[in-house]
Amino acid sequence: MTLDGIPCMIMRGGTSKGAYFLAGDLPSDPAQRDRLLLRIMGSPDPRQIDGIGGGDPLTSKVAVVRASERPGFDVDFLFLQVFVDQPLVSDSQNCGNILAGVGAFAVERGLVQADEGETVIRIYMENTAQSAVARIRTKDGVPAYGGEARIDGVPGSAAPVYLSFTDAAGSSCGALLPTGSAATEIDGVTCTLIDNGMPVVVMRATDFDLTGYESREELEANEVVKARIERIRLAAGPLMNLGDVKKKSVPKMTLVAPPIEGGAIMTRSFIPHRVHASIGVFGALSVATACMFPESPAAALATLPEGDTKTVAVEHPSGNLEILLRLDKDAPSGLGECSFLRTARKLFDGRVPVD
Ligand code: NQM
Repeated sequence: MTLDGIPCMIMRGGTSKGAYFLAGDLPSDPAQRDRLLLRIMGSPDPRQIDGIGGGDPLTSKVAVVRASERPGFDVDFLFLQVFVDQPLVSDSQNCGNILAGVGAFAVERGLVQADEGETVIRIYMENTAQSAVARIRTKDGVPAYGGEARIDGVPGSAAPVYLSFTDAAGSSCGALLPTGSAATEIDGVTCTLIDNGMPVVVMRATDFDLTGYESREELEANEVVKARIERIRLAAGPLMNLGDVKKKSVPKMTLVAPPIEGGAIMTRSFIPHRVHASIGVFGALSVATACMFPESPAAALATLPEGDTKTVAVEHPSGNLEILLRLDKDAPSGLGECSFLRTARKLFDGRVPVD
């Protein structure tokens, strides 16, 4: 029997699911690679019925991983968003959820030797030229997926994956606040244009005659609000140094409201056209950071803990996501290390046809 297709591992990373590949198993030419990934995921098609994508941006994601040749790093990780209903593959954003599976994948594929108990993986994130440190649980040379850590948006519990960052500010926009201010007026709405790991436009839900507590389905059905948010997004793109964002999955558009579950701030995120079932991890980090700026529309609505090390619970449609933010007066962005907890699980390992 001959084996056809290419090696592919499907993993849940945080609240997303994606296909993980070794870079050497994919074509090196990006155009050829992207054509192949569209075919593999089944795009463009709202149901992705002829591919392995799940018909939702949160399950139409790809990780490309290789051993790193950069000093101080174990692996390089490129995130690709495969659009569901358009023939587009975008490397314009990072993804903290898919990042959560990269450490385990690197160990599974022998790129990193596991230590007994815990393994630390230093990851270079190619999309934003920044670094992440992942701490995963390992036993007998392989990742241990079972455990007691729980994250909202995923049933049950799993082994914890700790992710930390020291250089997330300005990941794609070149500055934490690319307009130089935390309050920029677009289309009559006061917005915070911010990038602490993910370019996000933060706006008050009430400026759209919404409460900010609507369901994902209600918001996705609201064509008037979606059209206005897209107008603001297209205007925000160039202001955020992202250029024309018509065919890009950034910036994300987040509506904020006062917290109602004991957290710091409530959110509803357009990523950018569908509404997130929870919130992206770097997206949450950017929103949490916006809350620190008094001029931001988020600040007046937020309830923040005191002190220079803050646990900020960002509420979303399926619970909350806790971000640990350390303020550092000496850093140019005013921020020190940021970290969060995720979990990940191997769901399938095999070969995917490439006809
Ligand atoms: O912001 C969805 C997700 C994401 C991205 C999106 C993410 C992040 O939940 O770091 O994780 O915003 O497109 O996977």
